[in-house]
Amino acid sequence: MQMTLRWYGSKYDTVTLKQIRQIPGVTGVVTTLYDTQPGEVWERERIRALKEEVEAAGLTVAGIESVNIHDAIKTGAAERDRYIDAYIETLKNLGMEGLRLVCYNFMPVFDWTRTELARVREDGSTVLAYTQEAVDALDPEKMFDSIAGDMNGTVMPGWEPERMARVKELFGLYKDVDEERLFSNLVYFLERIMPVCDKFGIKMAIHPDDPAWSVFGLPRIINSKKNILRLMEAVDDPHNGVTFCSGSYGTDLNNDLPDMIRSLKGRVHFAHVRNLRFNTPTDFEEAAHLSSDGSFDMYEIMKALYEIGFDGPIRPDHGRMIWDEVAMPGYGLYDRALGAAYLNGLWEAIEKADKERE
Ligand code: DNO
Repeated sequence: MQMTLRWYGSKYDTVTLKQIRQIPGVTGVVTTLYDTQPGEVWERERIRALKEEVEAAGLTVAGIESVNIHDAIKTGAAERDRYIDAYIETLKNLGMEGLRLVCYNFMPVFDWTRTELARVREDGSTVLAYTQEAVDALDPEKMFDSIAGDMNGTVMPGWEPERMARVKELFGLYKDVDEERLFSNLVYFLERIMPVCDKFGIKMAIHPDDPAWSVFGLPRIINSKKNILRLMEAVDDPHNGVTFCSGSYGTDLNNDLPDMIRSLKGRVHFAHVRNLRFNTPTDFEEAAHLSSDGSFDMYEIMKALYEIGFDGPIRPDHGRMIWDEVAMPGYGLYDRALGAAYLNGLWEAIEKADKERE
């Protein structure tokens, strides 16, 4: 595996490439052209410039998170083919620049959903948190306003103000899209892009729905072992793979994370590893990465990744806000650096124990 950090680009991130380079064991970033819109073709020159900037700092671009999918593709609108053609052009340009991992999601309207961006914990750190009660009491159109004040002046992925201004219209677009329809639109999209992925060796890595259940009545399809395996079988090509995100699948306590990882052998192209602490099954907060701070056994998660021969990029996921850092919620430097060091430590121990056994 390759330990990486997510980086939003020098224009948008409070964390610099130089800082990332100094985290022991982190050799790459996963990044994106943050100012592009879904449906836009990414120009080769811009992709190359991004790569050169990262490489000049002594790191590699281990993958793209994300190339976002236009709503016309998700809803199966008449113009979807035009947007899929544009997506294919972007994939070709990425492939020609040697970039071979693309993370994306197929969530309607909202990307990940949290009800608090700065819940204060007993040690004074702040974390992202979710309570179903708060969602149930909220008008989806007010969702953005309710958390906008806690974004620390950053633009959070999936929560761009222009997109949130259109929430009502977006809900309208998904009015007739149920889970089956969303699933078949996803299969249609993947079948169309697989030839270009096969040609350039591009691994598509779908990010799970977060949380792993329906919010505001919107359909959810990438949320359980059964559903993700259904997708792997429906488009049975090794380039159709997953981003295994422990913090997203893990929102549903029925999901056995190590078992899911094992069942996805050969199809886990990218891993997001973080811990959650549950107060009730529908009230959770994002803990520090350590097993002891949350509800997951991080050792077992890393061991399952090791056992399936996972060799893709991995990243610590959302971190707590600590040491008075002011950054995009979940994406500060300090706690993610601690997370990377911890995950690297687990991996080293698992690897050495395995070698000793041989
Ligand atoms: C949240 C992230 C997601 C993820 C997208 C992938 O912090 O994990 O925004 O990047 O869902 O497309």
